[in-house]
Amino acid sequence: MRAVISLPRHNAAFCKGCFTTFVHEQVARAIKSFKMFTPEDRILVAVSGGKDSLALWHILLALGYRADALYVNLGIGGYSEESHRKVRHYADTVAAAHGAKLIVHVVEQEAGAGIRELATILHRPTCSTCGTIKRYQFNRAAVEQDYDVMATGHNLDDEAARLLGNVLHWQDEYLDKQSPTLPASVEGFAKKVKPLCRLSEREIAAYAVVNRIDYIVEECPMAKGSKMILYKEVLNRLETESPGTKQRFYWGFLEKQTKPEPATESMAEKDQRTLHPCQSCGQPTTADTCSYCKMMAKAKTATPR
Ligand code: Q46
Ligand code: ZN
Repeated sequence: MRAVISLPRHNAAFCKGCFTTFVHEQVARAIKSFKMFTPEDRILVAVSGGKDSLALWHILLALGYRADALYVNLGIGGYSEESHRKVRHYADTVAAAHGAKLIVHVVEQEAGAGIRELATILHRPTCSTCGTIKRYQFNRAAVEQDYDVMATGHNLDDEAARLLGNVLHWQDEYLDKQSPTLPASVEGFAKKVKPLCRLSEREIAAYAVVNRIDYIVEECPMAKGSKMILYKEVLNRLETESPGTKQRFYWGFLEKQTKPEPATESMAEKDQRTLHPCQSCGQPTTADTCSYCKMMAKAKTATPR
């Protein structure tokens, strides 16, 4: 069999079939070692139309898990139209054959404007507005529709870049929450997992090509110039010089993280102390009204309907 991909960090080369098996094994190992879910659980995958999230949905279905997906249409012109088409196509062909369904949330329908216009109205950066909306919609769908766990397509490159950013700025609180499994610490919060955390971006792209997954290649136009892209470039440079750097950096952090510090308050304890239901929608928040409800109230007074 002809080798289709070589993986310097594993010192190995794979043919198509063996590479698919390798990817499935890496995901299965992550699911088991971080106690993500069991075959009985109902999983909601957050899909964007990109390679990572569609590959994740594909892998979970191939491994026999009960996985539906949620897509949030952000209303970013041609990019959102194309990504929506890709997700719909995958759902109607491959996912439907497994009995899995796609849930769609369209930002424009609820907020009266797409994400960029909304950010302008709210005087907030587009990506932070987007983050608040996506987190809220995924959590609400997971909780209201009784999913046991919510899965995202973050890969090894994403997590290593995020770790680098958190370490460079010593963001202790974010470091505490940077785990492949975040339990549902309080009522109303879905458990969140990252089953692709053992696989690099390049490996997932190769998996998508080998398995003929039709994804949107173009990145979200709002991502240009982001710090995450810079951190990924720096780590890629290190990886080229010294294969395995990203893996050692991120996995080393996870190993240290699993050692308990008995004297400190746990994340779950802190969440239980600080979070309570939003007075408008009931989702957990630290304030009286959650940031999503505040945003929507502001948007509704500012946008003509
Ligand atoms: S989708 Fe949203 Fe990203 Fe686009 S608007 Fe920014 S945060 S870049 S993951
Ligand atoms: Zn709310």
